[in-house]
Amino acid sequence: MAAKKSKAKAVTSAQFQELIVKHLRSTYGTDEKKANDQAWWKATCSAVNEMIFERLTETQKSNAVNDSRAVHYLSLEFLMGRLTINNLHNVKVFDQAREALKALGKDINEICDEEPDMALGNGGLGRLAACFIDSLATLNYPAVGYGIHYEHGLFRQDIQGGRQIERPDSWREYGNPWEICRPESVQEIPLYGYVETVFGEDGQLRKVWHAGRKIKGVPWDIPVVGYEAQTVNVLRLWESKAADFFDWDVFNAGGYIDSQAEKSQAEAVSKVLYPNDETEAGKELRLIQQYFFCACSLKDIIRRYKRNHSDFSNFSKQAVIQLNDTHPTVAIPELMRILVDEEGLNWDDAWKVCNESFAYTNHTLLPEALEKWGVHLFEKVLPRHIEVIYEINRRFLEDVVEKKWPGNDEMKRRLSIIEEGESRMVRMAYLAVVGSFKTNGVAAMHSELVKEDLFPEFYELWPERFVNVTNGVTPRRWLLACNEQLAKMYDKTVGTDWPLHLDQLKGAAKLADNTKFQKEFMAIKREKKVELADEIEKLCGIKVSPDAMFNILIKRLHEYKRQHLALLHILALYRRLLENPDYDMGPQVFIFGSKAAPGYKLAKDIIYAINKVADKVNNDERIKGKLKVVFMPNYRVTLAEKLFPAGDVSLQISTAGFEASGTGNMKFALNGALTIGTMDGANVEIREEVGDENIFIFGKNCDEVKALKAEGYNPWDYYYANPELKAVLDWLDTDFFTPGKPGELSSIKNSMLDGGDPYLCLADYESFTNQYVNVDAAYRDQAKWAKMAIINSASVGKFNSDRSIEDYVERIWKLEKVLPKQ
Ligand code: AZC
Repeated sequence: MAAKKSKAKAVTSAQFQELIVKHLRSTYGTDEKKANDQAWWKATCSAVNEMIFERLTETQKSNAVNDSRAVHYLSLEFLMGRLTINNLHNVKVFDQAREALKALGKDINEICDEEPDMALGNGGLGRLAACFIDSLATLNYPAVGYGIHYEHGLFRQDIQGGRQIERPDSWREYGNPWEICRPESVQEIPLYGYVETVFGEDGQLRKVWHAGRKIKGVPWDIPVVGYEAQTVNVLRLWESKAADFFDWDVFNAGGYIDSQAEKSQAEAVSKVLYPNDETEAGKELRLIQQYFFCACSLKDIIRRYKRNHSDFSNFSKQAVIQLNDTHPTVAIPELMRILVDEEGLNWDDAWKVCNESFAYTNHTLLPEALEKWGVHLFEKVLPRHIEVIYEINRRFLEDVVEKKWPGNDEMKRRLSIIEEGESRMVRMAYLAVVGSFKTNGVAAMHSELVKEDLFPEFYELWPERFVNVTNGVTPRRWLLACNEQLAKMYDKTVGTDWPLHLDQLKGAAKLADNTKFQKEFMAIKREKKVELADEIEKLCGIKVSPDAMFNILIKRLHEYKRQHLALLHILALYRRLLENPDYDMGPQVFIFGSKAAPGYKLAKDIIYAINKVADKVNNDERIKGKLKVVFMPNYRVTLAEKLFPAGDVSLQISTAGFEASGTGNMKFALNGALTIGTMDGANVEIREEVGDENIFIFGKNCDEVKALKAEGYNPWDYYYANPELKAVLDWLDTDFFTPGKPGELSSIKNSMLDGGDPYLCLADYESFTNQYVNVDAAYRDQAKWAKMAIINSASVGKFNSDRSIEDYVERIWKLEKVLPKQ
């Protein structure tokens, strides 16, 4: 069915005003006089929820009636950020809400500032999941997002004395108006225990898992509102609870503490998000988290399927289950266990169902991110699943590997799902590939590397299973909602359909040479820079000029993302200015935002170094304000919404071959920033779209990186060959930036010299710093810059997450749109 525009009745601002007042009074027990901003915010949410819930019910009805095939997006992370402004836009009542609040004496932005970020994710992977569910709803595809209802999302970052301090995040401390608890769909999940082999009634041997413990999964639904769409899907997040809230026997016997211990152990499962980004968290609790949400979600999917089906022959026609990275891979043996042990299917039939239902997205090539779980841990926590995994592996090695490479034991050892060694491990990525009908990478270049470097033998076995789906971002949040001025300008220039058809921005590229258009475009950029400058002053006490070039590097802190390469460049600029106060450069501000995993020492040292360098540079009158450095604390979606529109230069400087895609690169380009970046991830495709002359590429490409490593990379060669590079590295050993405490920044230098510089900062340094001279020159020609910026913004329609979703639908999911009744 083709999607048509929503014909939902338009609400006037007067009606919206009435709704807000009604909810203030009848939902929140206050009134216009007494209400604080929290109450105003919640009443605004409840007002729009009236429209949202109606559509939610209609969507669910249509999906049930049509028995539609649906995608189930299993992800340990959904980095949603705030929902209010987005939801108001998507229901198309933003202007009415703003008017209504204004008439009630309230400013919509201040009211919406009350909303805590829903930070149930670390970085790119979690934010991608959030963009995808937005697009799925917008495109009217039946879809459910499944994840964990963490009590604490990603930690809040304070900066004290330049160092990162982690504080707990409590996003729902005072209640959250978006979520709906669904007690009717609670699930019970077994853990631990042992497996018994019994004779079934049919005389066949059967396996029975006697759980040692059970925990309860309580579903919370967050409505996911499609833009201008009738569809409202749900994000279903599972909260863990003790199966029996209270053990009365233990309690009555005087063991109150024990019964409380059981309760708190069960609740621990959904207590916190692991703050690791791209590193494996080898913890029992983490495996339980993974199993808990997969098991709850599968029960939910099967329960829904069974409403209309009496056997499993149509399961994979009705349900596709997307594994967002390896984190939910345990869903594969779990479905096998359910089908074989509980539903009585034979292994081959069950395997067919599994294999036709699962698909897997890989987000990284970093070896330390590829999950492996100890066999011992599995034996303890999921004793039946390890048996299932052994059987999957045995059949895979005997039926598939042996057939392709007869008698080749080395190949069997290499491809085995079980890694042999001192401690035996389950390779979750292999299990995911073997158990799925498709495996995809997240950008063209990355998908090639997935085939060539990560899973070459699997690619040889099943070339048809490997596909690419380049990432995208939702233009509703990353342009419409966060950059109202530019959005309005595009409305005027190309019409108002661009949030659904981002390619239409291309129409504005024709005006890239038009002086009036350029001026208007740059005036908007300046306005966003003024807003950011105010925020910087408020948060960091640093004054920056909106006329300076804003260079922004925002993403998780990781050596491969090379924030420390940017730091070397900043040090070089500072040094040039000190040596020659007339050094020819335009005023520049470097802005960082980044969280480091709490246990990642070097990443935290880099944050400290940036702050220490900032202290010195920002207060050095000799350089006359030509250079400023800012580290913005607590980078998160809400801060990102202020940063992307204000960037002139987007730093995307990972070592080629390491950043799977990147999505910040897309958000910057869309908002008219120019990229300085390596030939890595989606930068490669951005270059194709905007043209080589509108992007600043530097550094070694992926093949050159590999070649250099193969021939034996020696960072000392680069250190000695470039006096400026040597000088800035040596600077880090002195106490210039940390008075009285020499050596405080030495770990950074050491990582790039004694540590072998694994991400080739020194090898790429010269190319980077030279390319920056070109960036600076281009910026000083404002007409030229405006043209380039416009072309960037107008040319990145491809990176709309709606396009990504259509690619998934075509290449993997094969869904039909379902239009709910209006
Ligand atoms: C990230 C990749 O590093 C990034 O390049 C990509 O754009 C993003 O996924 C979305 O595909 N990976 C992660 O965030 N990985 C983890 C484990 O957090």
